This record gives sequence, C-alpha cells and structure tokens, in this order.
Amino acid sequence: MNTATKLSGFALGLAVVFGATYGVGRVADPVSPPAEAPHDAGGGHGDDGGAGHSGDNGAAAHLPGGLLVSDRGYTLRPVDAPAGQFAFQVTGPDGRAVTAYDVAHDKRMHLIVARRDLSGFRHVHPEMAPDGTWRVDSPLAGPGVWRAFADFTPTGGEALTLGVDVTVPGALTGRPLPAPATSTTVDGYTVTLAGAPQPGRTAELTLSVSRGGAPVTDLEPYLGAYGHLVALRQGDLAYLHVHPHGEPGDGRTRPGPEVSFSAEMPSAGAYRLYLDFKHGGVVRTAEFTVVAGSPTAPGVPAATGTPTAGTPAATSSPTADAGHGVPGHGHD
Ligand SMILES: [Cu+2]
Repeated sequence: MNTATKLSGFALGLAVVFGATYGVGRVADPVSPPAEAPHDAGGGHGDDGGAGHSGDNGAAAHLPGGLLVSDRGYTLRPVDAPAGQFAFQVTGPDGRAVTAYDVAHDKRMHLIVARRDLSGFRHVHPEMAPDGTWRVDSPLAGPGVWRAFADFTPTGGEALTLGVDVTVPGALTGRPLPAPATSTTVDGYTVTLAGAPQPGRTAELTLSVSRGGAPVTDLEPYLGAYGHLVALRQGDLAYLHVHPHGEPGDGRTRPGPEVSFSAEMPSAGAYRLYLDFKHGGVVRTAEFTVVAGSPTAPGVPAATGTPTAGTPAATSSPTADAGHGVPGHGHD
C-alpha cells in the first residue's frame, strides 16, 4: 500500500493543468519501473475477472486496477493537447510509446474518467495516432481533480488499468458521496439494483432498466454487451471493470430489462457503480452508491430514510452531460 500511496501522491504532483503546457520534459522521470520490485506471492488481479498474473515482476499483482500510474513496465503519460482535447501515451518496458494493442470489448483503448469525489464519470474511446498518442475530445467536464483510467491490453502483454490524476483548474464545488441507493434515474430511465456486493467474494448484481414504468426489453449492444459496469472505491478510486453474463447474439442473453454481473469488491466500504447502457442510439450512465460489507464502514455516507429515484442522493447524469450539477462544467 505504501508504494501505491507514494505513486498516487506523485501523480498528484504531476497534475496536468488542463489546456496549458504539460512540462513532462522538465521533471525527472519518477515513474520508471523499479529495477527490483518485491515479488508478490499471491498473484491474481481482482479487477477484470481475468487470469492470475503469474510471473509478474510488479509489486502490484494483488492490487485492484487503476491505483498505479505505472505497472509492469507500462506507464500512463498525459501529453500536451490543445484546449478541449485530452491526449496521452502509454510507454512500454522499452520506454517508448506503445503502438500495438489488442482489441478488448470492441476497442483497443477504454478511457474512463471521474473526479476524485466520484462525480462526472465518463467512458470514452480515444483515437491513436501512428506514434502511439491517444487523443479524444476532453471528457474532463469541469474543474476538479480527475482520475483518468486507461484500460487496455498491450499486444503480447496482460490487461492493465493505469490511472493518473489530472487537475482542471477553476472554482470547484465539492460533492459528498451520495447515500447508498438501489434505484436511480437517468434521462427518463429508471435503473434498479438487486444484489449486495461483498468484500472478498463474488456477488451477483442485477440491474434492471425501465422507462415510464415499462421494462426496457430492447437494449442495444454497446461494446459487445448490454451493459458495462465500472465500480470505483470511495477513498482511493480503485477501479473494477465488471462484465455482464452473456453477450448479444449468444442465443440466451436477452436485451433487457435485466443485465446481470458478477462482481467482487476488494474490501469493505463504499463504492460508486456506473452502468453504461445503450437504448435509442444513446449511451447513458446510471450511478449508484453501494456498500460492500458493513454499512458502518469508514467513509460510507449515511442513508437518510429510503432513497428513492430522483432524490439528490440518487441522481445520475446522461453521458452527454456528465458535468451535471457542477457549476462551470463544459468542454471549452
Ligand atoms: Cu470503453
């Protein structure tokens, strides 16, 4: 944990001033992989339900994804970008920008961002230039300290999620974590959550989508699934990308109203869940606060009565307006 803490603090120190010059050339390289990382005997990532990582030379094999800016020789490096754009590279063990990636969930690169207060979630797909620079219209919708997660698989390597802090200057109205809720609304859709996430073991989570009281039974495939679920841990934004059971066209997975997931939370505490789903040609994000384990775990906001859809505790934003509720948000 000490390593993660140090690297996280260091990422803060490297914070990018959005739209301004990023002085990557002016600082000593702080994130080169250690020559001799202690070996982790446990192995096995918890983040993507994937295989264990035997033979890792990283100290981070037991960590959830997204906590490290550099892992297994791969480093996430934001680079200069014009105002309104976000750009980055991933450098590999040879120090050069990686240009060969495997497609996972329809894309070679998934970029997820959220403010450190867990507001403003966006999931976007940058385009890569031949030199390995990824660019996208900036998803950083307003002031704050954002965590940017790059979720990718370098060709010949293992799936990785690296995270870096990026600061967007401006007046910030901090937001407390909304209270736990099992129902939320987004853009006229109601999404309900059944199932209780558990620390250290797998739990079934089922999300059901309805609109105007009617179940939505014609969800559209988005990135090869009827739903994508990301969970971020309150406190350090540990990243869990959870995939649903079944996929469109497999002959048994129905297009709603339910989308089911298996999720294992790495520890007790509060998490923010973000479900991306597509209907009517639009991708929307439904958000929930959930608690794994004891509801009195540190950092868990108190539930005030029974949260209902549409209360401030359960608001969500359409993907296209992820800065909702934050003054001064926008892409300019
Ligand atoms: Cu993606």
